[in-house]
Amino acid sequence: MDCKDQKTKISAFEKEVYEGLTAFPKYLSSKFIYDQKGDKLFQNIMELPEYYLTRKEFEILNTKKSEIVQNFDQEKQGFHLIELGAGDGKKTKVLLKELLSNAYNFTYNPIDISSNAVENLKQNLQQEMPSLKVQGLVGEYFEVLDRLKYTEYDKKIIMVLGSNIGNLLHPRAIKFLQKLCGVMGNEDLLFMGFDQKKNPQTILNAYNDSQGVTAAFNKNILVRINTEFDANFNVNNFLHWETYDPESGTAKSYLVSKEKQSVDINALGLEVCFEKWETIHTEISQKYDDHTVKWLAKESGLKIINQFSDVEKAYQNYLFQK
Ligand code: AVJ
Repeated sequence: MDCKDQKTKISAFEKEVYEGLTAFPKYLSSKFIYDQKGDKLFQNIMELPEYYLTRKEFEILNTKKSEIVQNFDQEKQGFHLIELGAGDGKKTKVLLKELLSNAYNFTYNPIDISSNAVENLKQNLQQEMPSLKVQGLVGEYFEVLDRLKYTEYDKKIIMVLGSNIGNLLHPRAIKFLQKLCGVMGNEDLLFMGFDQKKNPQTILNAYNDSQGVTAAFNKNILVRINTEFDANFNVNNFLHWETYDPESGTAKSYLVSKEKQSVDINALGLEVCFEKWETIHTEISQKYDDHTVKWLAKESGLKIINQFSDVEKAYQNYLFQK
């Protein structure tokens, strides 16, 4: 790539900042919260007493692991376990250990946009489970799935944990599931975590913790804009605000401007003005019920063939087939 190309290439983040902060109402997408600092803050969120999602999914995987892996490969024909958004693999290890100790024949393919995450996970797994076959892949989900070019004989189990699908509103979630359906063969499975509707207060607390970690996580998108685009957001002039609509099951995060203020984003040649109490919408965390998951599956060409939940039904992992 020559210098000219590099200069004219606009990153997705740059485009989002420009479009989102000149729109009305203003928005920024939560996927841009995650740089090194954002990753760390999300790890801190997973340790919070209020953030029940990680513990609930961990409980499900731990208590149902034997039944889950039996569903993966009943004929013991061998398969690829492909995890989208693998992260640190803490929950996945529960299943990997169960698979190894029952002599399943499989290769683990963790996929993540962060090369750092994939490399660390790979090294960590080689230490902890030397007999595990790991082939890590760095990139966007679909680009990597295409690159893998599995043969028609390779059975695939695609796994998306953490209720990550909740960052997508239903129409986009359906597009995502349709794409997954498109790369799946008839024998292949999709194993996915969905956080469930529950006491609205429990959900609000999970996204508005008492220590302010979630607030710092949400504001990290402004910190990133400051460092990457030479901007001067004062994050103290913004309030982290969470809402939850128990009817739609949609939790939404905002940054609310406490003052009338203007911010210079020098690298984009942009001045952004905020009225007092004007909002930036940053994230949605959708909550589900069986009816909704069934509907999403139907719209995407998939069917639910099994589901696993904790005792309170606070969270569920569903298994889908074409
Ligand atoms: C990683 C998308 C599942 O929405 O629960 C946690 C991200 N945001 N606290 C979620 C998040 C605020 C998280 N997901």
